[in-house]
Amino acid sequence: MSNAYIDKFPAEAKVVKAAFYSSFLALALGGVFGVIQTLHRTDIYRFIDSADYYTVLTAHGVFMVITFTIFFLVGVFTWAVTTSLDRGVEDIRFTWSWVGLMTIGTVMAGVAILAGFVDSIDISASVLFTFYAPLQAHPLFYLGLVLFVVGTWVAGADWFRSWWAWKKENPDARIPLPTFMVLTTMIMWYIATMGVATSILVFLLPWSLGWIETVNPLLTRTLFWFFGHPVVYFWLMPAYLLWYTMLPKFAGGKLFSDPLARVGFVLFLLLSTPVGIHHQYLDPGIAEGFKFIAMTNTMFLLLPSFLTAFTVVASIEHGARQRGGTGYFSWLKSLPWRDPVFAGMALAGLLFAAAGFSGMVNAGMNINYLVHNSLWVVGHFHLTVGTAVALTFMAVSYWFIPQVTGKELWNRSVALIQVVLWFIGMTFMTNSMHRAGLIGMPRRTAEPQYTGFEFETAVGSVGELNAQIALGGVLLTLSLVLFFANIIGTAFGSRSDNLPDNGYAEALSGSDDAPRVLDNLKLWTAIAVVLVIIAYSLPLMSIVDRGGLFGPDITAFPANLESVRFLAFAVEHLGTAALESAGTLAWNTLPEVIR
Ligand code: HAS
Ligand code: CU
Repeated sequence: MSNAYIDKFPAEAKVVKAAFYSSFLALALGGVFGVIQTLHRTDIYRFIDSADYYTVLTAHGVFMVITFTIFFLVGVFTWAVTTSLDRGVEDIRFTWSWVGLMTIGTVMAGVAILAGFVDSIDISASVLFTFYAPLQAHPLFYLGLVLFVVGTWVAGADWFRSWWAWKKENPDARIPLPTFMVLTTMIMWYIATMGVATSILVFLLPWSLGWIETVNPLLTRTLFWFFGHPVVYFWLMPAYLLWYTMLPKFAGGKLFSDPLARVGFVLFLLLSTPVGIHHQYLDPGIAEGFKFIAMTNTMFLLLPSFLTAFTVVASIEHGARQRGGTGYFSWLKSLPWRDPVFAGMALAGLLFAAAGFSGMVNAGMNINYLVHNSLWVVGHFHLTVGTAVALTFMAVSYWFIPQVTGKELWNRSVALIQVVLWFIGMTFMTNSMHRAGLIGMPRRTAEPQYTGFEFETAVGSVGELNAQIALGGVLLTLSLVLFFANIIGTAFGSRSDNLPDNGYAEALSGSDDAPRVLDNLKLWTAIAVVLVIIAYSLPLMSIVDRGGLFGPDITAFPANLESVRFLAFAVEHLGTAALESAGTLAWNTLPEVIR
C-alpha cells in the first residue's frame, strides 16, 4: 500500500482528477486552434477563411487562459488545502457543486464561441479573450462566464470552510504554507473579479440582450483591466505555490524560507489589482497621472517576483548541495535534470526570468508606446502564462496524475522529451515574436503578409521571423501530442502500489520564524481594498463623468461600420474614380452620422 494522495483522500482525488482532465481537454482544444493560427498568420499553411481568424483566436485564448489554467489550479488548490491541513473537504457534494458550475459555464461559453464557425447558427462570440466593448458576444457567452466565475467563488468558499474548521481545532497553529497561499490568492481573486462581474452583469450582458442600447466602451475596458491584470496572477500564483512548496522537494532539498514566501503572497494580494491601467497606457480618456500611479504600483509589484526568484533559486541550490553539488555554479550539474517534473518546472522558471524582463518593458509608460498591440506582447504572454504557468502545470502533472489515479506514469522519457520540446518551441516562438513586435508587426491580425516590397536580408526579415514563429508553433504542437499520449497512457494503466508519497517540501526557515502579523488575512484584505479604491475611484468617476454610465449616446461601432460599408459600396459600384468624391461625402456626413 502506498502513501499517495488517492489512498488518503479517495473522494477528493476524484474531484482533483476531474478538474485536471477538464483542463487537459481545454488544453487540447486550445492547442488545435493555436497551431491553426500560427500557420495562418505566418502564411505557411492556410485552410480557414481569414474572417474566421478571430473565432479561432478567441477559442485559443479562452480555452487556454481561462479554462485550462483555472480548471488546473482549482485542482491544485483542492490538493494543497486538503494535504496541508491534513483533512478532507467539509462536504463533498458542495465541492462537486462548484465543479459542476464551472463545467456548465465552460460548455455554454465554448458553444457560443464555436458556433461562430457555423454560419447557419445565429450565435457567435468572436470577442477575443479580453471581450470588452465595442465587440459584442451572444448572451450565452457572458452567461457561461458568469457561471464559471461563480463556480470559482464557491470553490474559494469551500477552501475557506476547510480552513475555518481546521482553525477551530488548531487555534494557535500557523496556517500551513500551501493553505496560506491558496487563501491569499483567493482573496485577491474575489477583489479582482468584482471588476469583471460589474462589467458583465451591469453592462455587457444587458447590452447583448438588448435591454440597454449602448455602453461606455472605455468604462467596460477599464473594468475589464481591473480584473485583467490580477487574473494573470491568478494563473501565476498557483505556479509559484508549486515552485515554493514542491520544486525544492523535487530538487532534493528544502524550501529556503517560509516567511519570505508568505511576504511574497501578501504583496501579491496587496498590489495585483491597483495596476490594471498599465494595459491602458494608450487609451485616450484616462489622465496621464492615473497611468503614472499604475506604473509606479506595477514597479512595486515586481518585488514579490524578485523575492520568488531569490527564494526558489536558493532552495534549488540547497537541493543540489544535498545531492553533492559544489562550486559557485557547478552545483547546477547536480540537479535531477532527467526527472521530467523537475526539469519542466525549472525550465519554466528560466523562461519566466526572460518574461519578467519583457514585462518590465511593457510596464514603462513611454516604452509601452513602442510595443503596445504588437507581437511583442504576444511573445511576453507566451513566456508568462504559456510557459511559466503552462509548462509548470504540464510538468507537475507527471507527479499529480499518478497521485490522483493511483497509476504509475506511462513513460518518463517521453515526458522528459515533452517538456524540453516545449522549452525549445517557446524559445523559438517567443524570441521571434518579441523581435517582430519591435519592428512593428501587429498582434491580432490575420493578414500581416508584408509582401510587395523588397527587403533582402538573411537575418531579421519578416520571412525569417515568421519561419521561427511557425517552427516554434509546430514544436509546441508535437509537445502537446506527447503530453496527451502520456496522460492517456497513464489513465489506462493499472493500479500500482509503487507510487511516491504525497507531501510537500519542508522549510529551512519555517513558519515559526514568520511574524504572526503575516497570517492576519483581515488586515491584508482591508489594505488591499483601500489601495484599489485609491487607484480606481477617481479614474472611474472621470470616465463616467465624461462618457456617461451607458455611453455618450453615440453608437461608435455601428457608426464607423456604416461609413466603411458606404465606402466599400462606393468603390465596388462606382469604381475608384468615384472614391474621392465618396470619401469627401463620407467625411462631410460622418459628423452627422456620429451625432
Ligand atoms: Fe504581463 C500584458 C506587465 C507578468 C500575462 N501580460 C500581458 C498580457 C498577458 C500577460 C496575457 O505593464 C496581454 C494582455 C492582452 O491581451 O492585452 N506582466 C507585466 C509585469 C509583470 C508581468 C510587470 N504577465 C505577467 C504574468 C502573466 C502575464 C506573470 C501571466 C501569467 N504585461 C505587463 C504589461 C502589459 C502586459 C504592462 C500590457 C502590455 C500592452 O501594452 O498591452 C511582472 O509580474 C513580471 C515579474 C517577473 C519577474 C521575473 C522573476 C523571475 C523568476 C524566475 C526564477 C527562476 C527559477 C528557475 C525558478 C521579475 C521568478 C530556477 C532554475 C534553475 C535551474 C536555477
Ligand atoms: Cu498586467
